[in-house]
Amino acid sequence: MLHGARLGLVLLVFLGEEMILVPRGTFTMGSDAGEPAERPVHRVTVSAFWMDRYEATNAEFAAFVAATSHVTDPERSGAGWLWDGRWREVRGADWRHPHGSDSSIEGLDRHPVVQVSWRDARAYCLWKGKRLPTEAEWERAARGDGRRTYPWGNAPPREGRRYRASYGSDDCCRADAADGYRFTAPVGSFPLGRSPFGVDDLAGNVWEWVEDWFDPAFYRRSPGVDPVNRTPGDMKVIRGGGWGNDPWGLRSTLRHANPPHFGLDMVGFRCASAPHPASPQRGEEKRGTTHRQGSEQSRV
Ligand SMILES: [Ca+2]
Ligand SMILES: [Ca+2]
Repeated sequence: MLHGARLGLVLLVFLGEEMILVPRGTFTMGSDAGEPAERPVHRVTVSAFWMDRYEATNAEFAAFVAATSHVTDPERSGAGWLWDGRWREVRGADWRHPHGSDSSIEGLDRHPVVQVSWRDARAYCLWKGKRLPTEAEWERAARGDGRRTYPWGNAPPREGRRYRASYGSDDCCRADAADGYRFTAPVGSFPLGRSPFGVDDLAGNVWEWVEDWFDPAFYRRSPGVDPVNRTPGDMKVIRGGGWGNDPWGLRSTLRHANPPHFGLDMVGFRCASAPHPASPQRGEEKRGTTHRQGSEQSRV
């Protein structure tokens, strides 16, 4: 079984469609040592779900656009947001020109797509026959059964020359190429930073849109099983930090947010889905299981 799973892993990396089964479980959500929106710490049970192992890439998003003629929010508005120590709205920034009209994604096929809004991310996941993860699913995928600070544990993202994430400076908060990449890195470039279930780049590379509307007080009233905030507000939650963040920004409990029509050059996403009907839903081994999401499940 284990041997077969490893063979499957190799095949699935080539197909670029790999998902990880996160088994049903109870974990500790939030942090008393973080920002106010991370409190109170509370126990949450999350049903089994599949999570994309990697952030959605430029090549994958290009296939979506080719098949659907989808026009992203930044393309409609003519502008996206760039991070250079602060956020600036810049004309001509979109997913093909992530840092403005003079930039391109040439040679960045396996880098995460950015300058896609929450609405664009949701459209992509639906086309794939998937959905965005909930905030609780995202944090569960990052923390496992425990209350670790980062997906890999409590050690800092850098020890000497060993990097566990694509991130920025060790002091707040700017792009830095010391980890090998000034902006995004190809997905899966930091295997030391994998989560307990084997999900890559949850911390760093790009922030990730999730399903929930942002309510800084949600943890005071959220249910204990499969919480998700569907009460509309002004902003959607993003998780995990990105290439311009310091170690504080990479913490698995940190909750930030942006308006759902914004595209930003440090924000991307990954998809999730309910357990496949033919797949085991509980009692899975701790490290999760992989499968390929069949193209027959895709829809426009
Ligand atoms: Ca970097
Ligand atoms: Ca990420």
